[in-house]
Amino acid sequence: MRLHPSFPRPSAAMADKARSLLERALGPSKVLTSPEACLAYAGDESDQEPVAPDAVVLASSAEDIAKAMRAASEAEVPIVPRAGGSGKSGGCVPVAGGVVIATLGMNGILEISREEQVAVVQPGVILADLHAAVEAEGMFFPPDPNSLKMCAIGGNIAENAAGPRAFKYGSTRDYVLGLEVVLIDGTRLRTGKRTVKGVTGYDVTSLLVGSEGTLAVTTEATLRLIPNPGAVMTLMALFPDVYASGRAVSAMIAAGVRPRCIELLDEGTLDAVRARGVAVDARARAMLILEVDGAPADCEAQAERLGEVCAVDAIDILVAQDAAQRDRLWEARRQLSPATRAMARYKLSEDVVVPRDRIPALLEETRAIEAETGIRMITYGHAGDGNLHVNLLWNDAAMAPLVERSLHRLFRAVVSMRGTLTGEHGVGTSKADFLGLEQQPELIELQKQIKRVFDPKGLLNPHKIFPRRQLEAAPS
Ligand code: 2HG
Ligand code: ZN
Repeated sequence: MRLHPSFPRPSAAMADKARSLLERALGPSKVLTSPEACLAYAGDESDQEPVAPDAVVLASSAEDIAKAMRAASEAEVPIVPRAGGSGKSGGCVPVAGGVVIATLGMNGILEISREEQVAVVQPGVILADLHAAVEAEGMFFPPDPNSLKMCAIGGNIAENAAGPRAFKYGSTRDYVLGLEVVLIDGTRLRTGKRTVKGVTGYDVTSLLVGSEGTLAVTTEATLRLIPNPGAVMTLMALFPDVYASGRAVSAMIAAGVRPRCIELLDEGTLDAVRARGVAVDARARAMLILEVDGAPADCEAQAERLGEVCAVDAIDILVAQDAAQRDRLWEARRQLSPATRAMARYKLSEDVVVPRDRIPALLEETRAIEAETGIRMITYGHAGDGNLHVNLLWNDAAMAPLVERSLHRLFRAVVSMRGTLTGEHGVGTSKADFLGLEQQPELIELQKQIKRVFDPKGLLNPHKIFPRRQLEAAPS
C-alpha cells in the first residue's frame, strides 16, 4: 500500500465553523457530521490511505453545491467533490480533511435527444445506467471504464475516464460538449455548447474534463452520443508468450484494422481468467481480447483481417459463440482488478501508456525490474492504446523500498519511450510526486497558475495532481 504523507487538517475550531455554516445553509438533514458517517467517504478504489472528512454534504441540486462551496470557502476548509468513489488514484480522498461534497444523489438523466444525439445528465448518474438508457433509444455512449456499474459520470468527467472501447471511440473528453459547474465562490457557470461544432473562446470544457475536481464541481453535463454501432463480435487470440501478443498489437495498428477493443492479458492474469470459468488453452501464455462492431458482414470482414494479422504468432484464435460466452469473458476481464488484488498482500496498480510499438519493450522492462527487485509484476489492459495496467505485487512490508525503486524505474522507462504516466486513472495523490518526470517545470507552474485563477486559496481538492516534494534522484 502506498501511503500519502499526512497533510495538516483544519483546526477543530475551523471544522466546527464549517459544520455550522453548512448546517445553516443546507439544513442538518443534508450534512453528515458524525465520525462514523464521515468514514464512509474516506477512501476510493486506489491504494491510497483513506482519510475521513470533517463533514459530508449530500447534495441534491446545483444550488446545494453552491451553498456548500460558499460555506466551506468562508470557513477556509478543503472541499473535495465525490461521485461514485471508484477512482484509482486517490482523486476523491479528502487527504486534508474538510468537506466532501457527495453528488451521487444527483442522478437524473434529464434528457436524451435522438434528433440531436445528446444526453443531458447530472453528475451522480451511474455509467451503466446511462449506457442502458441511451442504448434503449438506439444510441451509444462509448466510454466504458471497468467500474461502469459503480462509477458515476461526474467522476468519469473529473478523471477523463476511458476503458476498453477507447481504442476506437476515445475517452470521456471526446463526448463532453458542455458542462454546468460551480466555482469555489459559489458562482454557477455554463461552459461549452450543445452543437456538434463551436470554437467560441477558450475550450474551458476540455480544461475542466480531467482536472480531477481541482478547478470546479460538475453539476450537469451535456454529452455527445453516437448511433449504436450494431453487431458485435468478440475474439480471443492466444499466444505462446506476451511479447508475441505485443507484436500482434503493433501489426494490427500498422495494418489499419480498427477493432473497438484490443485488450492484452499476460500469463499472470490469464490464470485469473481461467479461475472464472473461461476455458483457455494450457499452452497459452498471453491473450488478446479483440472486439469488432458494425454491420454483421463488416464484423465478419474485420474479424477475418484480425485473424490473419494474429495468425503469424498465435496458437489459436477463437470467436465467442454466443452472448453468454462473450459476457463470461468480459466479466472475467472486468474482474481482473479485484482478482489481482487477491494475489498478494500488497498491490500497486499502474496506468502507464507507451507508443504502441513500444509495448514489447515495456513488457521486457517489467521483466527486468522483476528480476532486479523481486517485486512481482503482472500486466494487462488496453494495449490498443498502449495503456497497460502494470500491477506490482508483494507480500512483505519490508519490500517497500524495492517497490519505490521499481516504480521509479518503470516510470523513467515509460517517459524515455515518450509515454505518459497515466492513461485513464488520473494523477490524484498516487502519482503526484512523479509529475516532474514527465512534465517540464514551466508546464507544471503554468497549471498551478491556472489552478490559482479558479481557486486562489487552494481549497478545492488540495494536494491532488501537483508534486508535494522534489523527487529525489532515482534510487539505485
Ligand atoms: C481496468 O482496466 C481498470 O481493469 C482497473 O482500469 C485497472 O486496477 C487496475 O489495475
Ligand atoms: Zn483500465
